[in-house]
Amino acid sequence: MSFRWFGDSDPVSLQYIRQIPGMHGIVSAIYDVPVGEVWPLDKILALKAKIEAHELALDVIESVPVHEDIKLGKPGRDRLIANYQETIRNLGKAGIKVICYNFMPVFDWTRTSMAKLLPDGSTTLTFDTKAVEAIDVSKGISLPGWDASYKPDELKNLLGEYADIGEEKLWEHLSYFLKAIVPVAEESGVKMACHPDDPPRPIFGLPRIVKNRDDLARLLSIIDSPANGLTLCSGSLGAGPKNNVEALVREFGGRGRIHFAHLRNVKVNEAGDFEETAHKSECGSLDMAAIVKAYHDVGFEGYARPDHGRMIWGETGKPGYGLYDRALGAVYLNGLWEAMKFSPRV
Ligand SMILES: [Mn+2]
Repeated sequence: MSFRWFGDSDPVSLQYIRQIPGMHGIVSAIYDVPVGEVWPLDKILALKAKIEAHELALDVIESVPVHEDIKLGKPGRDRLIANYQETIRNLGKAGIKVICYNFMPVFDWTRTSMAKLLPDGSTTLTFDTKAVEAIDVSKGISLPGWDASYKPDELKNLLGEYADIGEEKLWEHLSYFLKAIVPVAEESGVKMACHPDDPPRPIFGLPRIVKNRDDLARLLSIIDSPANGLTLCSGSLGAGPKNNVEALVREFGGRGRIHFAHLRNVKVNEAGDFEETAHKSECGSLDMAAIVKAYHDVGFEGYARPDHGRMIWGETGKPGYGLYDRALGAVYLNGLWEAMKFSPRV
């Protein structure tokens, strides 16, 4: 069981994370190296030492971001891919076991509200399909969490560059990337773990190619190696009304290709609108016990973390990444996992 931590600027301290029962690891990243540049070994080792000083392990990195020029297949991508390879080598030297990444153009996770007030006074992240479809991309995009990430002109240019990149082109670019990095991951003792698209649907005309069972199978078939694996995010995939997360865990976990489990619940409707809920099964649309049981049944030995949480008990901080609700999620998930020892594998 592990917990995401955003470094020294994170209002949640390593000491508090260590106090969560059954918490063993930290999932983090180097945040002060520009996307596309090499993560220096000394920075990785310093992060690891800081985390280990709190008796926590750093085995999983989330994420090493993939530069847009790689996703766009631009001529400069080979230099950026060489840098990515070097980062993988450095992470391997530091003993990192799993690297989470994603291949979503421009925006990774997207929400329409970061703090919807729920009847119990907590707040949560939500996604409203109609609100996203109503956004006129030509007039600029204002989305919570992304407002400051791009200047309006910069974003317009970037979206323009994707205008003739459809799903098949994006697959080609993912394939080119994986063929270059998976052999390096193998040599470095590191497993790559692609995070699915969140939400699992195209947005703003941008292609999304890691949305469902067939996409996951296709991604794994590009290189049939354990080093080419998945971060199976129950909340992201679960926001696709047609996705059966339990079945995905059984299929891809059974093949030993899930290296990192993101476990959270969502309440989703048939249109694909959703809100993030507390982890317990009855709070959302996903049967978390059945999902954890599926991990148990396939003999899962990878890493897991509670994914997002609501803001509860008056906590303020990074939306989705407060201490309290994620800690409750971790303890709930550990409880399910411990109870599985009484359960036959089926
Ligand atoms: Mn996730």
